[in-house]
Amino acid sequence: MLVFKRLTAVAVTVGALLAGAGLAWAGLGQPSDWQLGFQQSATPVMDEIIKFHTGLFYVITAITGFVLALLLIVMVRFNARANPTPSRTTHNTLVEVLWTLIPVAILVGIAVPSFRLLFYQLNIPAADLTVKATGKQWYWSYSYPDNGKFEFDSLLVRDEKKLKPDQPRLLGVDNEMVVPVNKTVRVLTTGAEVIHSFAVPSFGIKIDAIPGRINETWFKATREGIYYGQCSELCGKDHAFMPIAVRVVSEQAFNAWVEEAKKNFARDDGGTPTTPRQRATRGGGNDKVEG
Ligand SMILES: [Cu+2]
Repeated sequence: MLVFKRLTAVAVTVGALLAGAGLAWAGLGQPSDWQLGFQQSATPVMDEIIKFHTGLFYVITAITGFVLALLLIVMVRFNARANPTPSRTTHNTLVEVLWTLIPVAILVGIAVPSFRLLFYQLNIPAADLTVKATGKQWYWSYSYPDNGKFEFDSLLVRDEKKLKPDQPRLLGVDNEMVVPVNKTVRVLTTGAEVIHSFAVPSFGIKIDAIPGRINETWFKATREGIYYGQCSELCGKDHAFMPIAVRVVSEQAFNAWVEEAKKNFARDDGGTPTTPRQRATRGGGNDKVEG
């Protein structure tokens, strides 16, 4: 049992070191060099995901350490040389009941917080504003039905020379989705032609964007900043080049941005998703929706 205790101590130490290092290396809103674990959290949902993940990590470490210790004990104490005449024991009711009930208790102990987290993610609270994100081949369009009904396209900055100093390569976009800090944002997702997936790691959200359907999710960003994500459903040849960039700003900055956006972007009065073909048949032909 001394071996077991020592192994557990080593496992817990290594685990704690890795967890601490992961936090130190985790970027806010984007991946960072040598990152282990998740990106830093910016929403209550992601806080809960990280807590759950860390809790599970300790459970897994304890179970793995326990099984390893049992194996080592068997190998050392019960090999043919150390134990030439083996016992003929076949059943032990107490041990059999224990090795059934204890794993069941562990699984139930994991399931309860897991379902609690799932309901927290799926129950959409009363939203302060709604943003509709439409996945297209291969970029995102954002529409703001509560704030002037404008819609705009958000495309990857392909030319590295055109990246602004704070924009990471392959994640920076021309028009970011902008939302106010500390407000509950409901995100509606749909796809224009194939299935895409709207995912922002720091917000703890990932939801499919399916043609002909509306999915919904939510986030409440508690820190200002810029948060990046990527389309997370294989959607065609440029799947890797349709990043999601969400800029979280103060409420005043958001209101100012809305006023600018109303002037700069076309109106979206609902209706069907706008694909290039639909735009062409409507007699449009430019990249914005007619309003
Ligand atoms: Cu996609």
